[in-house]
Amino acid sequence: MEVKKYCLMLSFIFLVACNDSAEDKIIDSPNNPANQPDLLCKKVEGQYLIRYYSGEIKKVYVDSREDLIENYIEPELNEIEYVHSEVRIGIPKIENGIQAQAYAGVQWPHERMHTDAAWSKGIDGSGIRVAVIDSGVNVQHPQLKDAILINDGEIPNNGIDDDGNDYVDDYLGYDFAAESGDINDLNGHGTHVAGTIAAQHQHESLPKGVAPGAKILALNFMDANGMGDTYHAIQAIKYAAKRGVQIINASWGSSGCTDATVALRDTIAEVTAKGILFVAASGNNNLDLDIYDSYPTSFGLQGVLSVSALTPSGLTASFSNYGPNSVDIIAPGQSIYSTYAGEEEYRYLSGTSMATPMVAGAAALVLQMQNGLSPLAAKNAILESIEPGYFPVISRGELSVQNLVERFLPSE
Ligand SMILES: [Ca+2]
Ligand SMILES: [Ca+2]
Repeated sequence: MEVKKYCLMLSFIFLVACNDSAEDKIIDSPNNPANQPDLLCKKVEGQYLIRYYSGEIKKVYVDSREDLIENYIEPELNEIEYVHSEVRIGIPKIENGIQAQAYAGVQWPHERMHTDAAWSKGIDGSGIRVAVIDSGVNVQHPQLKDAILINDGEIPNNGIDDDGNDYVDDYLGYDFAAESGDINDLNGHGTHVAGTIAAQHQHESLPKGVAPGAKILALNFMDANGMGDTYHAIQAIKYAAKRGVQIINASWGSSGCTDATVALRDTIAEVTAKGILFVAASGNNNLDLDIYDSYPTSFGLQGVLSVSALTPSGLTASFSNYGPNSVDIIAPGQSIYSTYAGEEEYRYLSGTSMATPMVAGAAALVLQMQNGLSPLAAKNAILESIEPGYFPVISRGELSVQNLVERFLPSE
């Protein structure tokens, strides 16, 4: 920083424009620092995100660091806030391909959270839009097809961006990795998450969405293996904000690339400041996030509500991350039955990814009960209405829909 001081001094004397050098703009962190045992996060060689002071974020492909500096940073030096590597992020480990046991029954999360307290009063999330930013959604699934948010200004499959929002055929959602309006889920994870939030209620033997009246904005940034680029996740978040969602469900993340996700952090900070509640999985590494990092939880942003996973027997799931000062709440996340990628397919899955949409769905119920509540107020209401416990999370307790209903719709 000596250079900066010298620079500042000179600029006073000679009135010269003196800014950071191109090198100063690049945020570098070691790939997988020594204190990070899990390594989902991987920097991508030759790909960088440039963040401008305007808030715009651009991705560039370069041959070398010199190429990056000479051809991309120096020509726009005064407009660029920072530059960092592209990072691969995605579905937390353990969830891919492993089917959970069915021992607790299809409806155990609702028995635990007493979701019926809301449904019996006609509270079902109607009027609330929730973005599921994930691996896509099986929009043909019989329990989901009526829960998908449609873009009325767009005509599907005509190859034209009818509403002029820069995305072609974004009728049922958008796939930012494939740059396509085909939102189909090649993994299954996103469909499972969407079902937990908004699966239509059909039968006791089938899953029931926490907020079956809510509309799902289906956005994909991942490949079939459940991994994607931070850049595409950022685009999806910005797009969700433009489409007017109140809640974003993020059942994904990264750990290990300490500060190489700054552009993601700043994007989440922007949309939460504009009124979106960002519900995030804490991750599946059985780590204390007071000590270790897992993003987005470890960004420490006020508008992020982070979630640990609860077992049917009322314990913190063995895989779940936690943190008495860093993770907000615990919710059902083991042996969760929900919709899946195949035709009329269902699966049991376990993970903080499954606990997160329980909270996102409950948030939709809250926002229906009290329209216009700020994200922070909704978050606080959820945390103050927990069923008290001794879990290693900030609120110490588990999600209770019943307590939320009593808070907002007290019985006479
Ligand atoms: Ca469009
Ligand atoms: Ca179109």
